[in-house]
Amino acid sequence: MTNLLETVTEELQAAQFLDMHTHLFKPALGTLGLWGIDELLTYHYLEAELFRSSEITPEQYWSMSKKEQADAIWRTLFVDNLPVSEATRGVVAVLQAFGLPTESKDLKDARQYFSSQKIEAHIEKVFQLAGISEVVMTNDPLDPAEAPLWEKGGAADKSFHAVLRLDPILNKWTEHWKVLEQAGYKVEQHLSPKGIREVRRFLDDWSKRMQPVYMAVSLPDTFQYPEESTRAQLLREAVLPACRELGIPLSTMIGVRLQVNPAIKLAGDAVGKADLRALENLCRNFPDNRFLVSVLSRENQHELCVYARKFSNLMPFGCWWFLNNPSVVEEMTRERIEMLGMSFIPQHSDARILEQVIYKWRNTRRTLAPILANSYGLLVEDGGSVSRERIRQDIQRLFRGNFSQFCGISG
Ligand code: RAT
Ligand code: ZN
Repeated sequence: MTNLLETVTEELQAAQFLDMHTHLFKPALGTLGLWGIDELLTYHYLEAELFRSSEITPEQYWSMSKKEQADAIWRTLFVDNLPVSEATRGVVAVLQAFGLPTESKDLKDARQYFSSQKIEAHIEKVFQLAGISEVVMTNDPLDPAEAPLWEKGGAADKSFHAVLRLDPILNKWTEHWKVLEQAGYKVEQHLSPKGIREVRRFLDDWSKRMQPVYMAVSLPDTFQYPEESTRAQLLREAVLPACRELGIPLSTMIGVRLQVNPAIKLAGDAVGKADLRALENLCRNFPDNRFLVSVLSRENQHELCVYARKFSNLMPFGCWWFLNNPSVVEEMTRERIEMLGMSFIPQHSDARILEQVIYKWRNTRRTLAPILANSYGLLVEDGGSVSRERIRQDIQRLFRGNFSQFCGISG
């Protein structure tokens, strides 16, 4: 093969990816789905950057309307400064993808463009620009804005897979058990065997309703397993048995330190290095469960690769949140290929606003092309051979096949 980089780039471009973790919503879930320029600009990654480059205080910012907030972020991060950070550059890429001005003083044209779009056709266009065919949502049955929409039906959508997200139940049982009780499940704060059966019934009911491709929880850096805690009990006696019965994985995203600065709300979460022995114990003690795992601290990445070599019921995925920068993505992905071949899921978008998938997947393709080409180049240098067909199969496996197979869905 003459030019590996060219071939890999073309194949990455041609492939339709499955985005296995986002915060997007199918149109049937109505206004939960965020899109358009004002949402793009008030993304919490950008809010965090605003407070570093402007005099606006969080209190002032939260008292503004969404439009005013977006204007302030545009002025500060795009007009007064060059948008060179990963999150700001993303907005520029989205504007460019729609042929909108990237350097104007205000947001008039962009607002006009987005307000004239119809959501269904817009989603199709966005997916096409992003090179994705399906996304996986994050669905919280305890969210008072979301639950009633599912209870009404929330029509199935082949482009949007559901995920049963369990953070409130697993991480804050004391604050949330009453919500289950009010919904007719006979639980108490202290979980008796009967209470556990009722949590199982809750999980079964919501699984029937949502048809999730996996269950999910984000966990703090202090996460331990086993331990004397409601979370450990719920995992062992309710969540993991339910996943086994349904034949779906549990996704654990480990290492978040919630609200180290509550004044900046969603932007106020941070990262901590976790003790991955907890993950080791889960993978070993529950061989009939499968675990999709992303860890937030850079320091945990090497251990995650090592554990994936020990446990085939562990699937590392994505370069999550603060790791989703080309320099770190490159380091992590190279190591994963070196240690695991193609048996991992390189990336998810974590998009919260629809159009973000355009820049996030463009970045992934751009960063991954030379990494993959380099791996193939080394193989050729060492006497192996690589064909376009094999490269295509690898890309298919990385961005679709590994996930589909691990979740037991076709695709
Ligand atoms: O990346 C993010 O947007 C975070 O705020 C979280 O949503 C994280 O991805 C999560 O799913 O908990
Ligand atoms: Zn997320």
